[in-house]
Amino acid sequence: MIRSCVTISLVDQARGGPFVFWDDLAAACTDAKAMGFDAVEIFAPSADVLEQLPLKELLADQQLQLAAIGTGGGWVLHRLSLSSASADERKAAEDFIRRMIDAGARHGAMAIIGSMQGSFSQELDRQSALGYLGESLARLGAHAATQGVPLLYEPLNRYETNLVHRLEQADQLLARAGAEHVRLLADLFHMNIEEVSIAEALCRCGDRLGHVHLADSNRQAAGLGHLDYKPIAEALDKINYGGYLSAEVFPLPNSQEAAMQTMRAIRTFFAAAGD
Ligand SMILES: [Mn+2]
Repeated sequence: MIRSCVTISLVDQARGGPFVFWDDLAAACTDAKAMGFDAVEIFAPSADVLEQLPLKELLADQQLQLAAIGTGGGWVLHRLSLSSASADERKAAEDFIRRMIDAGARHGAMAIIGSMQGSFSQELDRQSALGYLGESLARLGAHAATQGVPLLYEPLNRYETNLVHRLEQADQLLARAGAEHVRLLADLFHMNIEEVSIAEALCRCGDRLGHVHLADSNRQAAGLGHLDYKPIAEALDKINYGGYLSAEVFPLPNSQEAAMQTMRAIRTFFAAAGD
């Protein structure tokens, strides 16, 4: 059964980014539970910060799951990426993510590799960058498996990376690299820009789909843009998707409204979720 999830950012430098709740983890968990969400996804600055939070108590008090952990703080705060031309920076990026994987896995949460994939550059050509990225994904996926969780890899739109834009390309990269413990993250906002058909791309993922970022065409809450959710819901139903729909959207007009609109859309379009 599909489950509902909402994002919380604890990264001040990411302000203006597409996260529903900000700063106050306890208040966000209280709101999320009151609105009927099953889980939260946390964007944190580091594994150290995550480990210092009273996460176990907060999640238990509100009976919420921790669905996923974003690793993009490594990019936002330190400009680290897995496709850097510098071997030292690639290693630092991998170490940063490995620690995030461990911090999330303690709560059963998957780590997400999105902006940490980086981009190719004048210093490193596309094939080499993709080679390094694939190797890192395979190693980090294997590490996540030892912690009992898969790793999530998210293709981004062309304005955010020049490496991998569509789910099929991501799938091919993972297959080439032998990254068997890595699942695909389908972000509907990126897909609306890059995919020929969102529904067909989701269907092709099958059981390799591990997580969905639910957003509308304008990165606002589902239903506030022009995406057609009916074929998307049908596609997820067809592949028996049993993961999360996680609202990764701007807090517009404010956090509470964006969260409530998301829950309305989930209940309207994705029958099994939100009950
Ligand atoms: Mn996303």
